[in-house]
Amino acid sequence: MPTPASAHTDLLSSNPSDGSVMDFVPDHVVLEFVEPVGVDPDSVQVIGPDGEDRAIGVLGSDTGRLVSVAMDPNEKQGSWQVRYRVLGLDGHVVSGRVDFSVGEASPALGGLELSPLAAGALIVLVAAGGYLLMAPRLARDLEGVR
Ligand SMILES: [Cu+2]
Repeated sequence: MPTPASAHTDLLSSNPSDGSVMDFVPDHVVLEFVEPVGVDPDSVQVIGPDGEDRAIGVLGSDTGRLVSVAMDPNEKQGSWQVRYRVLGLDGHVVSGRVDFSVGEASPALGGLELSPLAAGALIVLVAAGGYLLMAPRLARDLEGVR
């Protein structure tokens, strides 16, 4: 498979971007990777000021480079943290986080750990060329994002 020599996949951009301050919780958090990635429904958590995962649903785009998380725009103000763990084309799992705040930042969040992805699901995704698990209902949602 023709992949860049640059080894692991990486996050290209996100919305909200890291460190940004929003007026409201966005109705979607979108992560854009440099190449198609594999995800499962637990691949992305969006941790709210209460320390809980507030993501409603995780879905990928048909190009495989976008991962979108539906959110409730009526969520709380404070510090938010997006935590992701995705599978790159080279078979390596890459994880990272994006911090943003809504209104004023709140005290730092505790060290919640992202649950490991199910290995079986990842193997299926790789076999399908890096395409993502996608719920049809949420797929319509994603079209509104781009
Ligand atoms: Cu790698």
